[in-house]
Amino acid sequence: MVKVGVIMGSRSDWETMRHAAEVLEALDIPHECKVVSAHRTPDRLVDYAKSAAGRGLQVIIAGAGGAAHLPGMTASMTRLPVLGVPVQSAALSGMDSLLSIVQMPGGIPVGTLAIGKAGATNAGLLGVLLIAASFWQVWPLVSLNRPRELATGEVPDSLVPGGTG
Ligand code: RP5
Repeated sequence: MVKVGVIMGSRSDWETMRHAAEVLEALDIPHECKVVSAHRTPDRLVDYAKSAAGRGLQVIIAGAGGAAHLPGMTASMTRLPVLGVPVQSAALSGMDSLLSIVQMPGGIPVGTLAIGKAGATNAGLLGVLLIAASFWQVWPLVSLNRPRELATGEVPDSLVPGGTG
């Protein structure tokens, strides 16, 4: 059963949002990826947000750019946690997306991540951790650590590629 919904305002957001999907893929978390635009396909958004919990989804990751109302609108219509990814815009380098997503009025929370690829990657990881937190009893500890290991890998202490000192 699909656990995470990755939605985005446009096909052009996929270059960013694929990084969330890749984390979910790597960790074997069943997910779906769809274009759902708050202003171009409002009916699709209403259907998606209102049906998500009933379909068994546990987290929604929503990415959008510019006047990025997709995450907030989604959060207003579901009891699921919504993670917002500000997509880097051409006009304002994603500051518009970031502020649109992060400045939710109190009462309708959206967990806002960083602009662009890092935000999408972390949304994937955080989505997994949210799911893991509700099922910690049945998740082996190794599984809980795996997302971090996957993201950080080895960190060489040398500034010189291949160097040791
Ligand atoms: C937003 O407008 C989308 O989330 C996208 O980031 C931005 C540009 O969309 P396109 O013009 O590329 O379809 O709705």
